[in-house]
Amino acid sequence: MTRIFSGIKPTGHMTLGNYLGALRQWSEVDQHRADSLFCVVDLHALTVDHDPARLRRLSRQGASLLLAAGLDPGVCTVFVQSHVDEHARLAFVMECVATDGEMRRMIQYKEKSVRAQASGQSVRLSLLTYPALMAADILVYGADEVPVGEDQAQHVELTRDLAERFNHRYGHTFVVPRAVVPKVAARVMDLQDPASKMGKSHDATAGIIYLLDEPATIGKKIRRAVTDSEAGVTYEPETRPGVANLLEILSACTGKEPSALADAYQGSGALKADTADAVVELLRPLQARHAELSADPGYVDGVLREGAARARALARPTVDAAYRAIGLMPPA
Ligand code: AQP
Repeated sequence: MTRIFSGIKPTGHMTLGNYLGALRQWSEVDQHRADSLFCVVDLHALTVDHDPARLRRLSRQGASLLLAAGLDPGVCTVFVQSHVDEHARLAFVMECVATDGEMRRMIQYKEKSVRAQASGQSVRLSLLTYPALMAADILVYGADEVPVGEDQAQHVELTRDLAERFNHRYGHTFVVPRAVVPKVAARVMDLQDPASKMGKSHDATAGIIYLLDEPATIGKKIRRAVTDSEAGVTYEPETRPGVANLLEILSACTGKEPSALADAYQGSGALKADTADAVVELLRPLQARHAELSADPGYVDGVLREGAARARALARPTVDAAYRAIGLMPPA
């Protein structure tokens, strides 16, 4: 059976981008067609400036939102990365297979290191080595597929290279995974800055729809979305990115093609109103389920405990095999 692994970083409150680019696909499709593992990748959240108490809160909220989005612990495995030691054990081996140049070429490293420096923070070494940990996350489970938004596809490509290199040098150990990028809403853009993606850790929040935003807040943010001064509504992502972003969000909510949707609108006001309504309706069941889960923290803890136990049992033999293959002496 195909195995799937994917994860989400608790670096901020989850966004509509996370939902449309990842969570929805995981819950509606992936968990039902494959042996799937979904993870709150909290170690990755340590690669940028963080507050320990907030990280703990966001990790718990992240796990709860995965369940609220429809992940069913009866059919898939949901857990927190730091509860399974094998990720960190394999990450160091991956650092020994990767090169400094490969890590520095990663677009996310370039963007995030520039952002950290611009806000006066130093760049953590782990931000550079992050893709080695991500490779470990995937390879440790022998995942065949990694569903990700477009922004993470480069890291999965690197994971493939590292797996192939390791297998070639030390003997076949890892499954070589492939990225699966959803066709619709692969990259949801910031409503105030349609040239940048909607990212949960960004400081300017006016263009970001968080999954737990109140309906009125969602409406306000979408009504204030930046569009352009051209008349009418057309789907032209290159020249009209703000309008295209709204059409893609509405398309993701309705299942209709963005260009077909564009034909139905005379102006961006009506497009915004319909997009706001569609997003509110899309998120309503998730928000209701999250409220229920928040009232039952023991349930979420139990799911995470069982998830980590299953993940550990799958991961350990792979890491042991990798350690043996690379020449580390097994314990007596
Ligand atoms: N704007 C987006 N559009 C589509 N997909 C997105 N994803 C993230 N933002 C968008 C997808 O969500 C999954 C989990 O993302 P992540 O937490 O691992 O990290 P990220 O890609 O770096 O997401 P963020 O929200 O932008 O976090 P920060 O601000 O911390 O960098 C991934 O599959 C991702 O592609």
